[in-house]
Amino acid sequence: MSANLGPEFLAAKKRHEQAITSEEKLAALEEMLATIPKHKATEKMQAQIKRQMSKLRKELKSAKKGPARKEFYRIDKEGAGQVLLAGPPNSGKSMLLRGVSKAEPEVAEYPFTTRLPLPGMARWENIQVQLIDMPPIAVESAQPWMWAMMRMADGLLLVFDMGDDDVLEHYETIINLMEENNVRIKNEGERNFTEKRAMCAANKIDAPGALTRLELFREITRDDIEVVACSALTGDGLSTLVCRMFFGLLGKIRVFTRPPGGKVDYSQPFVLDKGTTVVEAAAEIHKEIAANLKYARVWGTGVFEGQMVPRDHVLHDGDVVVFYT
Ligand SMILES: Nc1nc2c(ncn2[C@@H]2O[C@H](COP(=O)(O)OP(=O)(O)O)[C@@H](O)[C@H]2O)c(=O)[nH]1
Ligand SMILES: [Mg+2]
Repeated sequence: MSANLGPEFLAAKKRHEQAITSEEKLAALEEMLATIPKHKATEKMQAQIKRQMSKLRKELKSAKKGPARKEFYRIDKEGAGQVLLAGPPNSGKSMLLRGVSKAEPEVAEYPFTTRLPLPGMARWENIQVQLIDMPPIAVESAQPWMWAMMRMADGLLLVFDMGDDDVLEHYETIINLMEENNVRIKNEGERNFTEKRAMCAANKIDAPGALTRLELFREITRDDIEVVACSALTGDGLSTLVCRMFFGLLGKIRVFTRPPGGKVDYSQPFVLDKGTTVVEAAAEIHKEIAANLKYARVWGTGVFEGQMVPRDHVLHDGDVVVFYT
């Protein structure tokens, strides 16, 4: 009799073979057990998986008494900023990263597919944001290195499943777990916590009943966090999402410059923080210019064409600035 093992089981088996830590091995075994076809031909294999699981659980239990194992990951920042995907299992984080970048994290309908951080570059117009896929946040599963990475990121994109009736509960759970681990979203800031910029992707907006849940979700989160509705499956809302990650979550603007008399290269924006003044922009672009800056001319928002502005003039997205020393 053939065992007829499906692709999900085989993927879990592969993860088990590649697993390094006992936690990873145990998680992979759990997935193997969940996805193995339950019939006579696999009985032996099922028993074997269960034996391996109980052995690992015992090992983990005794290991916990010793010093904790330290795991740590660091991904160098690229683009306009580093944004981490966070959320409950199965909310569509991996599929979302696939939808907005060239990265190809594994997507599956069972939880805990994603075990390690995986970066991709999300593009919108002429900018890029680094987006990192992460394992889910759940009471049992979140590990110290995940909180460490969240605290180091420039922003968090919290992904929730609008197809799930428990979505409001999930939101509360995630926010609470984050707080317990010193990751507090900006608007709820308290001094001794890391204040973290965060935004929500209300994902699976294509799912039945999703629009009703979205309305409730927006009501609950209204003053705390920006919510962008999207579907990683259909692609709806994804470009708005990346745009808002740039302007809202990371709080950036694009400024262009040119040498006096030269041409503007619109494909190469300088990415600056919202609220940046002319002299601060000069300092970012070229230190010497800032020291000797007398005035600038700006083409863009709130000025007439080529208006002369003082050093403390605040720049806007899309402005072209020419510095005069
Ligand atoms: N209908 C629908 N399903 C989605 C969407 N995004 C993800 N999924 C499905 O949800 C499941 C979990 O997706 P995955 O990206 O692995 O979730 P993760 O655990 O958060 O990384 C998979 O079966 C996906 O096909 C979406 O926008 N709409
Ligand atoms: Mg995933």
